[in-house]
Amino acid sequence: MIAVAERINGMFSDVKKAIINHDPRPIQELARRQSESGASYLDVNVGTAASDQLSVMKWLVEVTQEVTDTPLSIDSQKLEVVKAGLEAAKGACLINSCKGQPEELDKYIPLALEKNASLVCLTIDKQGIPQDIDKRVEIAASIVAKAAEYGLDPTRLLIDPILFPLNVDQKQPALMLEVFRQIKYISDPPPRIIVGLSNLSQGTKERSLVNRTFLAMALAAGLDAAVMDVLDENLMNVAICADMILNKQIYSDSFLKAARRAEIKA
Ligand code: THG
Repeated sequence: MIAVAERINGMFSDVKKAIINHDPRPIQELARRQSESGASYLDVNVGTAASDQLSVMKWLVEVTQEVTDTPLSIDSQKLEVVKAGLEAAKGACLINSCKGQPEELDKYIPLALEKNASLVCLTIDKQGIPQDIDKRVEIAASIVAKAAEYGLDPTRLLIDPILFPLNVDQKQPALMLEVFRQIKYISDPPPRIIVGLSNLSQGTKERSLVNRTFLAMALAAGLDAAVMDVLDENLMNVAICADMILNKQIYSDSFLKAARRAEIKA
């Protein structure tokens, strides 16, 4: 699976503090550790700490790239902040993310094509985040159609059907599994599917257990990628083992070690 490492996010107090103090070391330590843990991408999100989000995004991208070549996921709801991140980035990025309505897609898809980036699109439209399955799949289909118009390869399109905390609505996670299955039927090849895994366990005890149990179920239902805590070794082991059980990695007695050497990049 594609593991997008979540920790370089101003929502976390240590990162927020580093941003305020303009201290690159905690950011670079997280960049190194997350890369060594097998991250496919490092998510970079300025959070709410920054007064000037553009320059903080640029700084986070620069200090991260000083210590690792792991590709970056530029995470912001603001187009200008995303652009600042892409400008500073050396390699091909993941753009995280774009809302699913046509006006937004018309801005972000050409940007992804221009920057050779992959693009995360949320199943949000003018009415907001739909609660039911059908509407989420319908928005996903309209995103896939728009991407096809522009000639964006479906494998570079990641649909995020938006995972809510378990304790907000306990019916949602099982519905999400159904959404994953249905999104796979939209096109051939299908778009990829991504979620913010830690959203699920926010405000709960046993966060790691909740995250890894859902991850195994979600991968079986067609999930391809997650913004997740790659520093949680138990969680990463589930990611590797689920890929092996789903026949995406060949079995050997040392499959865990083999996958860690290959850094579970796909
Ligand atoms: N989809 C996509 N991108 C995303 C999300 C998503 N990016 C941001 C977020 N959601 C994924 N990243 C996180 C990062 C942290 C947490 C959850 C998701 C988290 N933080 C602790 C908390 O809230 O309890 C903060 C702990 C602290 O303050 O130190 O759980 O859905 N495409």
